[in-house]
Amino acid sequence: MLIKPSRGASEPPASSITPREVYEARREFIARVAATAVAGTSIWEMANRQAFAQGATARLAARANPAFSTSEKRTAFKDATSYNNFYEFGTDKGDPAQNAHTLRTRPWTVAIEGEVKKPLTLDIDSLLKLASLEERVYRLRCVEGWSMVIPWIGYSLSNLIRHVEPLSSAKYVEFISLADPKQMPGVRSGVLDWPYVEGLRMDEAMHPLALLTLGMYGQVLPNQNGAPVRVVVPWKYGFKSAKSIVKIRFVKEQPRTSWMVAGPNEYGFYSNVNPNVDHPRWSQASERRIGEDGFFKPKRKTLMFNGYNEVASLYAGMDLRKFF
Ligand SMILES: Nc1nc2c(c(=O)[nH]1)N[C@H]1C(S)=C(S)[C@@H](COP(=O)(O)O)O[C@H]1N2
Ligand SMILES: [Mo]
Repeated sequence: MLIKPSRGASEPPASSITPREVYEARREFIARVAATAVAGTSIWEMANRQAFAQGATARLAARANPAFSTSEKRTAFKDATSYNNFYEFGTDKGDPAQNAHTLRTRPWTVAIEGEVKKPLTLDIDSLLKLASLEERVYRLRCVEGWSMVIPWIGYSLSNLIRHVEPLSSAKYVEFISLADPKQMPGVRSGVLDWPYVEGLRMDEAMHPLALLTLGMYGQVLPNQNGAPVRVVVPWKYGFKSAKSIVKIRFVKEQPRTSWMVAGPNEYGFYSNVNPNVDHPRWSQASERRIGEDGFFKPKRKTLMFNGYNEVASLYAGMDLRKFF
């Protein structure tokens, strides 16, 4: 089913912003490989790529929110930034770290439109100032059967939603990711219907756990993790957490999400983590924690709502086998 995207020979230059970490990683890299002649690629270019691939970005301060955090062992930064799903940059887990250095994350705006009293377009600096930044350590469970524990930085999406004053006709929120084939080599492939679209029911989006995310591990989001802004919805399979968002639309009807279009029998709109509802091609009863559980270690049991039982009331009376 997966088609390998073709990689473009020419790539736009990396962002003109050079955070200290990138500069240092680049200098260190140059020192290490200066003696090696690499045909076709300048050492400068390679050093930049290396720094970005390692996830080097600027620092971002946030206040820890223990009430919204798991105390489970955090996934290593290296794993969280080198094992990714971000199909706009390729379908292999290592592709986003290798390819996402071409994403230009500034300037960047998010258009907020649809059934709201105050439609508006916000840039990243405005988003960073809209509410106070919190660090929340969330579990993230991918539909593929693995999970991570990541210290995200952001604030409840409800802050942004209240800011634009949704009308009573707004029943769902749609998140639309950037789809620029010049910056995103995977968008040239037909692996998904671009742009990547995800969505939540209004009450789900208003739940305090739903996080508008601008950073992780004390720094600005690395490109491969969805810079400069994404959502993280910890009680749902990872694909509900759209990356590199450029548009948020408030709509009357349930959005047609990219994964529902790709496989309506496999990926439902709700996609709550549910060990009792198997994916048609594999079980969802257990998961492998990235970086921790070796080949011979038993897998962890997957928990209903990924362990976030406080969201259960959102689905009271709903048949979660039908609304998967
Ligand atoms: N735009 C976009 N968002 C996306 C994806 C994607 O391919 N494109 N992959 C999703 C999937 S399947 C997962 S598991 C998470 C992974 O987030 P992470 O790489 O930061 O761990 O991002 C989600 N958001
Ligand atoms: Mo995923």
